[in-house]
Amino acid sequence: MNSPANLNALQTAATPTVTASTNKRTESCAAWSLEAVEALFALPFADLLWQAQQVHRAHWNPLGVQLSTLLSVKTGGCPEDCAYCPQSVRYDTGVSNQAMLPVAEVLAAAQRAKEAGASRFCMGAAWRSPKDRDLEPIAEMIQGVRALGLETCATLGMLKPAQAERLKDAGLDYYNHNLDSAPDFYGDIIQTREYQDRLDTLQAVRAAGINVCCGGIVGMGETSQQRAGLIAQLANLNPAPESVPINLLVQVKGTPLHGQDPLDPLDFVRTIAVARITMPLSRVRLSAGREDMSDAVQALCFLAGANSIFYGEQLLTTPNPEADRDRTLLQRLGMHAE
Ligand code: SAM
Ligand code: DTB
Ligand code: SF4
Repeated sequence: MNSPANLNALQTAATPTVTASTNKRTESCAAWSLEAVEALFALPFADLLWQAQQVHRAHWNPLGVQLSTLLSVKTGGCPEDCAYCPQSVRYDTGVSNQAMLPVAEVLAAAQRAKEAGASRFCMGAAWRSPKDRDLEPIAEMIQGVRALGLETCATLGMLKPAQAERLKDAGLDYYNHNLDSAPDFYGDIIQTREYQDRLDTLQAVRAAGINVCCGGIVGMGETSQQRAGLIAQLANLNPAPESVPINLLVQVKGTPLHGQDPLDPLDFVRTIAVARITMPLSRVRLSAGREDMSDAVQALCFLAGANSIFYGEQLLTTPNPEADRDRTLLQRLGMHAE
């Protein structure tokens, strides 16, 4: 068994330093090895949380939580085969297709989100990748949401470099594009696009000067090593993503992943803690899956270093906790929106 001294040596050797003002690792610094990330997952729960809290408190106000509200601006009918997704045309999930919403409707929803206390508004579309002509109304949405004083985020599928530049010109602050899983589990979940396609989109987003929001989903039947593989991939993006959404699979009837054995909630908390330790300067978002999560488990996620949530009663097509429940939870924990 590892003594505490041995663990400390392992952690010190494995912890890359990051520069103070960006997520970019210093040149001389090693990336996170898969073994080092697996070793974090293998720590006793209390030791892992203690380490995560130290990292969290060194870089962030531990009482602050960033609130992002989601809106599906184009729903369903997606040609991709992502095994978790209720919006794929391949699965009978009862989600009704909805063409792109009018800009005015999107701006009205953004205004409501702002009044409810959100600081970021994220627009999602069920596309494999947008067509150039799709980006014109999206650009209007981005300009309008920004004019309301909200940060803007979009998740529209794969982007070409020129499309990322178009979104940057429109004022997009963040682009969400998830790696979703470890590379060695990815083929079990998605066959219609490659892991490398995702990395290419992330590169286009980064090159355009847009902040990267990139995370994944756990509870899809992956092993603990594969959860470590996902986090290692995210942490080794250089720079690390500014926002890291950690989603717990929302099991939707009709999708291939419906009926999956649920993840032990403590393993979800562990994933948040390891994300916090390996990506000290990133916002780690406790993302999908909160609807069925107890307040106590959510509190553990905040202790483990989560400092962002999706806020508002709907994710894209599935429910999220009522805003009132979240406000009450934050108040009970002495935490606040930032
Ligand atoms: N179609 C675009 C794409 O896939 O890049 C953007 C929207 S897609 C719904 C955004 C992300 O939502 C996915 O990458 C996945 O991580 C997450 N997601 C979708 N369905 C989910 C589910 N049932 N549970 C948890 N996360 C889910
Ligand atoms: C992310 O990582 N999670 C959000 C957002 N980015 C776009 C989406 C969660 C979707 C959950 C299933 C649904 O509501 O359709
Ligand atoms: Fe389509 Fe995105 Fe759903 Fe995959 S996750 S099926 S790309 S909407």
